Amino acid sequence: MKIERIEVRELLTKLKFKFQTSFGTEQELRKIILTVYSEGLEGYGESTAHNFPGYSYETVDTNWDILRNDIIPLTIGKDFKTPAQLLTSLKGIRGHNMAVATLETAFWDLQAKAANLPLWVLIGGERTQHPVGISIGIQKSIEATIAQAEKYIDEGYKRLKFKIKPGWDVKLMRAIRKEFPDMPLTVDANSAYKLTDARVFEGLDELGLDYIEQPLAYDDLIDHRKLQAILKTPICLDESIHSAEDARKGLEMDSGRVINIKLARVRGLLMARRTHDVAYSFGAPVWCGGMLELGIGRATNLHLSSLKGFSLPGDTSSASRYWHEDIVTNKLEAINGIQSIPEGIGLGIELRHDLIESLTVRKEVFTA
Ligand code: OSB
Ligand code: MG
Repeated sequence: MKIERIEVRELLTKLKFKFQTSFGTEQELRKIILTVYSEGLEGYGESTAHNFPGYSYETVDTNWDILRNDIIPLTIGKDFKTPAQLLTSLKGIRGHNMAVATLETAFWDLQAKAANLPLWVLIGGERTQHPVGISIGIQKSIEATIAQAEKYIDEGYKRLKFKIKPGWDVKLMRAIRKEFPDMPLTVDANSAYKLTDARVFEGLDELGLDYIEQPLAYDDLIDHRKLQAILKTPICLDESIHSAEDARKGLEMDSGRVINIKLARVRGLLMARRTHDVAYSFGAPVWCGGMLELGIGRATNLHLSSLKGFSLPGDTSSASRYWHEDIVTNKLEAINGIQSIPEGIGLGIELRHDLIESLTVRKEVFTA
């Protein structure tokens, strides 16, 4: 399909709540969305880059620049038969996976629409309903955290993940486990610890957590291997996995036993599927991570989660947990902890154009 036109927008959005992790606090989120036009069809993509380079070196501004200066000039006016061909045209761009994924996912939507298929069918998915959990940020007190946990358990979420950081870890999680003895629980450190903090993880290891997510450095596999060797609890790798090759190396070395797949972190849906396939061949469970997405990104995550290896609850909780108003008309809501893929062709979403217009702070259009 020929890339005839691309429209890129930056939106200014505000989460319902402050989301605190070991690397900072977020509430006003700038978001890039993109529309690619071909043969009378439109494909939608959403960048998962955030304002500040705390999770990844990529930001809204780096995504904007790489899209307009590099990705779009290499693709506009070109004819691609498959997402793989599109990626080949971008192979000279080192890194910047989130920026690439913004266009790559939009191209998949376009292709699915041209094939008159739901996206999950085109990628080879096997189910349309997914159990989901929730990611709970760092709160003011242990009591406040327990109150949040109770609310989400009542709503039916299947697993609770708690953000931790040094000084907010073992004591918190002992209290949570005591309160909820049978609930599937996990923690996510977002790379806040060093191997010399092993005692913290020995403390957490006694609490029957499903996994400990990304305890050590964002680019590390070696120290994670050393930590995994002394823990019963599986380590789940997030920030450390940038490709299917990273997944292969991490699982081969036993640096972790579970992978959080965020499609944009690995360059898009094609590479996310490949990462999933590698994990599946190792018998390692994967789950779909989240980046506080709007409706385009949230829907894309739901399609990805249809692959057979996504055997653990993802972070794709209800859109209404995050936003007063979403940019799609679809209600991407978990019912009793189960999310459903939007029905329809492609991503199956419909944009709320007036709302998008009112949130837009910059816009650029590129034509062949
Ligand atoms: O590490 O999974 C993470 C949010 C922003 C950046 C990194 C992460 C997260 C989350 C929230 O945990 C996931 C979500 O609810 O979308
Ligand atoms: Mg994480």
